[in-house]
Amino acid sequence: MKNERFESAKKIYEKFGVDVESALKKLSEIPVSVHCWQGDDVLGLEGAKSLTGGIQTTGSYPGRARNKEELFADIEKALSIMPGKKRLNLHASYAVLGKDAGKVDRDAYEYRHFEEWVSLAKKLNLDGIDFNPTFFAHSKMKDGLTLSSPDEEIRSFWVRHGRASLKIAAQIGKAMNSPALVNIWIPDGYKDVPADRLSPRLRLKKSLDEILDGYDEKWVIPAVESKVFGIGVESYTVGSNEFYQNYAAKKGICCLLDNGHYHPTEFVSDKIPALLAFYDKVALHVTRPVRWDSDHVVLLQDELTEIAREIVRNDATGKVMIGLDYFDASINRIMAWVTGQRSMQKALLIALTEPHEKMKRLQNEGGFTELMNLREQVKGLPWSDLWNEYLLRQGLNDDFYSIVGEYEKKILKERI
Ligand code: RNT
Ligand code: ZN
Repeated sequence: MKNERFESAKKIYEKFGVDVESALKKLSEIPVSVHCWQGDDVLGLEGAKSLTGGIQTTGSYPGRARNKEELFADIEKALSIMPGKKRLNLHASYAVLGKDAGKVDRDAYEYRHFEEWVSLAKKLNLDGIDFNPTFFAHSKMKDGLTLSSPDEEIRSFWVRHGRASLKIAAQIGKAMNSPALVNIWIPDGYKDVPADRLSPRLRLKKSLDEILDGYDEKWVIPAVESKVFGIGVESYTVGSNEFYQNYAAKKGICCLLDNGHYHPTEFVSDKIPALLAFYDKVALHVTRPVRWDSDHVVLLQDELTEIAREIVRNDATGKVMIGLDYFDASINRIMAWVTGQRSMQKALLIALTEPHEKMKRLQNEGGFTELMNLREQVKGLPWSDLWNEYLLRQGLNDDFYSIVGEYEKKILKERI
């Protein structure tokens, strides 16, 4: 049976010169890296009881995955109702330590601690795995510092962790036959006005140089993620935007832009093309800031669509690596996971079905009146009819709430 709404939408889009079939195909090929940490409130598998490092998960909705088995099951469930191509975004704190628990610390983690994740990713037919060293929620943070610590023992521990992570990621990349993005984010900073802003940054620079000395360029794409402030780290962060952008440019590595990590009037949608002028690759953490870096579930909002537009209209789907980064413990965690991933896909669909060439031409020709008019018309296009067809073709539909509801009743409710 024909999907009539889709057929009629297709005709409307044709009038705007948009080829809907090719857009749906492209959409299904853009990988989105799904973060493992939405399932368990970022606690990981090392036995941590709380999250530290200037980030926080709030809420006490029942059903948090409490161990590897539960987390794997939840990931499988969540991914089964996420359309499109997926990668898995892992944190080092999700090491499966087995009999090494309590004996092996983060500076000595090895690939074998992540082999079960690789098996899971293969079983779920994922496009690849990305990896994050975990520089937070650990007893070796001293005064909230890691790679910028003035204490050499502390600093070198974290350098070893960074190096170990790159090694693990290279093996993961190889095993998945897809290079792993390795994103370095550290919580280092000061609550109050620092007495010295430069020295911590010089120490961070030295640490990064040591971490990046001799990594596997074939299977690893290193990135650095800046941040303007954190909880308890309000006055100064060592890894600021200027610091990392300059570092990445000099070092030939990648910048990761988290859209919760800038001042509220700064937009990642505007930063993407700025970086594309200089870098082959740009990595993203897509989140939803509410007043500040709040890591709310990603919803279909203007800035998300604008981010998608900058990826699509600059022909940068192969250059911009999209990763998700949010954690909400106040609602069903699987709903949170899927809603965010689907929002990203919706934004990409909208961006893929706009007449960008015509709009660019109007801009270049000074046709601003027509451009404004066209843009307003385009906002009314029936993208949701395309979305439903996109889901149908993957055996999905818009009602994933009832599927998650069933899972909650059967599985999550038992976790008390
Ligand atoms: C923190 C950063 C960082 C983390 C994850 C868990 O503000 O955004 O990316 O959210 O690594
Ligand atoms: Zn982030």
